[in-house]
Amino acid sequence: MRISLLQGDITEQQVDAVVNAADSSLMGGGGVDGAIHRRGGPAILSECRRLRVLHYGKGLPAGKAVSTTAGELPARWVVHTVGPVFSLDEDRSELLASCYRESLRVAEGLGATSVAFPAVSTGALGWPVDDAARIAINTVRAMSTRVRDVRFVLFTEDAYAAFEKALKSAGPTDDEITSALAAQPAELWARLFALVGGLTPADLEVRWGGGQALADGGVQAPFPIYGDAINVIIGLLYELDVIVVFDWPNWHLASPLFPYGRDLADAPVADAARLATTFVRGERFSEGAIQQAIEGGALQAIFDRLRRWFDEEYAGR
Ligand code: AR6
Repeated sequence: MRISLLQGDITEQQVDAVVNAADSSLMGGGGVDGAIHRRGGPAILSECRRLRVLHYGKGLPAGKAVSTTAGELPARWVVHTVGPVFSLDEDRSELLASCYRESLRVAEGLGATSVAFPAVSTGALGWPVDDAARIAINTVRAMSTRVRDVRFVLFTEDAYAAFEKALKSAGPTDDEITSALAAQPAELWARLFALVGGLTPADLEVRWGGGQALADGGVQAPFPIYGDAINVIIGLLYELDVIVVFDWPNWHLASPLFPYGRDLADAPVADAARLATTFVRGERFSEGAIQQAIEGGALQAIFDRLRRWFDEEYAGR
């Protein structure tokens, strides 16, 4: 899937499906909703009325999506989704994520391969755009769908900047990470697996330095000292593009894979790279992130997943 960002008016998009930030009544409103009904003409509203009468007597709930014709818009369908109202008391992120997921599912069910989204909930419904952008981008990226082209059409410069930031910090996609791994020479992979296979308990021992008195009267902060083999392995992880540039501080807070890589066996190999990055980049002078990986089993889980990918996919390229 290709994700792109555009600043402009969503009603002008030539895509299979345009997503509407609809009102739960399905009867139209302001913002994106108003623009879509105005430009799309009465055919959209008349289908909305039918849907309302036949299926959604109480209105379409937040987080759900339904489709109608696109009327006179350049698109083929409009997918109407109802965003949640932003709340400081209650975390409704899951409902906002659901708008994107359900809309893509509906669009995919129609046979759409290109879909344009607005920044749902960020207008009348008051969701802060930085947070809404992060949820939108992460949700769409995590989906596996037949939709090939997803565009976010942002009305304002601020919204565009927020989506650009969210897209950047999400880092490379699974496919991009996997292609980078697959582009590395077999000799390097072989070296890595040989080193990992040959690790002894002594190699895995972590010593702690620091604690000396400093000239200024302070005490040097403690820092972990890893064995040579571990340092060589970390160097190789960088060389093999296993260590990727992305927003690991946020990723690890939300990922069930952190900290010990449980279930990594069933996850894409890209997640082994993300978990490895979290430990290696998460290292601080006085913390022992890599020690935690060694002692908690994450290191083993990461290399098991990389090895299986190597045997099953890399070797059979
Ligand atoms: N194209 C792209 N984006 C737009 C356009 C446009 N033509 N017009 C506005 N935006 P909103 P919501 C941006 O209020 O917060 C309505 O009355 C806008 O700058 O359309 O989900 C409905 O009937 C903002 O960033 O949707 C519902 O009752 C974003 O689109 C309710 O408001 C969303 O703003 C839905 O509120």
